[in-house]
Amino acid sequence: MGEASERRILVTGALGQIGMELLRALSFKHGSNAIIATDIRETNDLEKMGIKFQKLDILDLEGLEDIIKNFKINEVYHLAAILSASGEKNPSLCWDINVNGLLNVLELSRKYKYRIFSPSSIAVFGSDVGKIALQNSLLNPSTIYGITKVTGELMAEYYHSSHDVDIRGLRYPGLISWEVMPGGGTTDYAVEIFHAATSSKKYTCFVSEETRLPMMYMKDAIRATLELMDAPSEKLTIRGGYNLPSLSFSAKELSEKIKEEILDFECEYIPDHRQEYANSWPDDVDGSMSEKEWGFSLEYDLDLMCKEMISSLKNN
Ligand code: NAD
Ligand code: AKB
Repeated sequence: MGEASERRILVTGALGQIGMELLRALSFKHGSNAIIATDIRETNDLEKMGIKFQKLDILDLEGLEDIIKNFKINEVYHLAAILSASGEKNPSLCWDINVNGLLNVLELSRKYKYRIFSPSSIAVFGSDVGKIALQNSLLNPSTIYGITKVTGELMAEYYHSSHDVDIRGLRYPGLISWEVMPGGGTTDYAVEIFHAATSSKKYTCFVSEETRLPMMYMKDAIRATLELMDAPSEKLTIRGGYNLPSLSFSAKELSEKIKEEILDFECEYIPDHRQEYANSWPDDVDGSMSEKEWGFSLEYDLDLMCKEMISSLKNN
């Protein structure tokens, strides 16, 4: 990859929770002209950011190839996906988009030689892992979403070793952000709670108060993504997905922290089907390989994240 200004970047699934914030960060770093955003949904919102947008279903191989050819793409951030809770409602669609969508991106990279960022998730782990997931813990997920993410990691390792594709991945924990609502995941409660706390001041949480999961503020996740993509290829021993240093807190600890800022906030806990998916994931992850191989560390702790989430939601 040459100088930053030479990058020609495609973002798939760009209108989602991560995509919209990644677009802002990429356009700040490389210029909005360097980017084309795509999603299966339509939008006019990107015009004001000066970013080109094209509607694209990631399963449309010809449409994807046209964009890659026409814009001479040399870097792809592949975010088009179906998340855990939506995936359980439609396993076949989840497999199709998460696995065959990635396959399209990988196959074309053999021909057009672009680099790929493809996120994995803490959902690759299953309940046999225990409280803390290590980088090389067992990968026996019980959700279809987790199964597609393990498959995606294996595909990334295979295309890297057998076809020399420069693909990189992170096992994101639950991501907390205020700009775009999350799209059908299990960790969505940790975002919804902030919206409720700053509006109605009441939230009914769909997991139990003791549910503890790995989480991260979106700004740290975006920085991790950019830092991984800037890391020298020879330093990276993992292509499927690095565990990331993460926060780990229970739903109750989160609501208590919010109450420190919003004194009259009330939270009740009525677990639904998503409790089962949360129970199958670890409480925490060991992200030391990310620290060791490409130098990542967290900037936001629970305290700082809560303060910034609440002030951002109040001011916007
Ligand atoms: P999201 O649901 O908010 O966004 C996904 C986007 O993909 C949506 O805008 C959707 O319209 C689009 N999409 C769906 N089907 C498509 C198709 N057929 N063609 C093109 N676009 C399509 O998800 P997100 O949170 O932004 O997640 C992005 C990636 O990060 C996913 O791979 C997800 O598994 C991973 N991830 C996210 C989190 C998190 O907490 N947000 C955690 C772990 C991993
Ligand atoms: C989800 O809950 O599905 C996502 C994830 C952790 O992958 N946020």
